[in-house]
Amino acid sequence: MIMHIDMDAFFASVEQLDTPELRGKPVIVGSPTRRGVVTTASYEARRFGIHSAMPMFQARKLCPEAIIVPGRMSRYKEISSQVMDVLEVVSPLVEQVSIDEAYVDISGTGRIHGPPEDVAMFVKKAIFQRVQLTCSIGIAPLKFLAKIASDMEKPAGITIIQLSDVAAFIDALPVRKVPGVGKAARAAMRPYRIETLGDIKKISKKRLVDRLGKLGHRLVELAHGVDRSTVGGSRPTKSISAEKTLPENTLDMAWLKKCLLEQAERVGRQLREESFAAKTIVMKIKYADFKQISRSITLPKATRTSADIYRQAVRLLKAESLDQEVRLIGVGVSGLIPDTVPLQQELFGSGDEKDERWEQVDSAVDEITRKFGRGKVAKAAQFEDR
Ligand code: TTP
Ligand code: MG
Repeated sequence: MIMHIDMDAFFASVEQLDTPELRGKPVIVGSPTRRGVVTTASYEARRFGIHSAMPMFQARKLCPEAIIVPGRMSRYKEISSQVMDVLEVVSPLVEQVSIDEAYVDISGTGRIHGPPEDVAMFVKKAIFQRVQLTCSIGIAPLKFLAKIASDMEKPAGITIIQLSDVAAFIDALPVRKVPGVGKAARAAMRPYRIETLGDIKKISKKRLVDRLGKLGHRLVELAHGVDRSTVGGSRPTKSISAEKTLPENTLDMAWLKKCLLEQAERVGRQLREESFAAKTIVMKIKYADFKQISRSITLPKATRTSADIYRQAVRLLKAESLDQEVRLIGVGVSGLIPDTVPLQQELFGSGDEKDERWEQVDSAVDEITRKFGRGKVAKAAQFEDR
């Protein structure tokens, strides 16, 4: 799950915090000159219809008693970094996207903080304790939905979109709410009568891409419940692998497969522990003469089961002619994505029951391994490559 947090009326709230006489009053942050514009307004001022980017003279007309204050950027930055410090405690994956908002990947935090509702409550409280300001929080399986959610119950609201509600939510979501869809894009979609993301699925992808280019592609993906963006876009590409130099060189297929099985289990377990799924499986061999090869296969759908990793590794092994004895063998995975993504692909009905069964087996084995150590569970018979 991905969380988006956004401070409420940020600059104006900081002014009200630092100057108690401003609390409960309509406050506008911005340049008081006639040609100035509103940077932001307190929620008291918003009741008069005042909003960011509105010309100041218009704001004054709407609410003559509003108190206009110039901004103090260094103070806002100071508080912003205190807010980000709080988020870093919740998860190592924090991506600040503006002075008052950030995404946090909370997929791996369940064991510490409990379900998303609890994580959100915890964060809201912790931020308030630290800076005495309120924020709004959105949590969803997809990044773009988390941002939309945080805006739904402002100020001081928490909105959670559960995985089971995503498809219906997307179908009904007005396209103008999708970040990146501006005036030009809306005008381009008008002839096709596209009002909601659900409507996108009714027109041909080619037409949409012809008109909107990259944005068209993205909208089609989002409409189908696929958002490839992850938190902290600059995260280094990660891979997980295991390998073993054999006690003696061999051509014994059964032995090599047993090694692959153990390694697939280890790699799969780490994958699941870190809440990733992998698209690419890699099998590596070093021959007796130290010549090294590595072969990979990229799956149509990311996996997190040890069984899949093992099966693909065996396929890659069998495809090799093995013209001399093997000295080292290994398995790895790359193309890692947070494990909400494969779930997304199952959102619209193509859920694979067999995979689900394997995931249940895997998590049972993970649990036993955690308690009793490795080597206590043998799945070899079940794994017989199919
Ligand atoms: P926002 O989060 O967009 O607005 P906000 O925090 O004031 O109000 P909301 O409760 O709706 O989130 O922006 C954060 C701060 O960034 C805002 O307080 C002032 C500043 N800002 C600008 O400098 N220029 C702008 O155009 C906007 C929209 C905001
Ligand atoms: Mg804000």
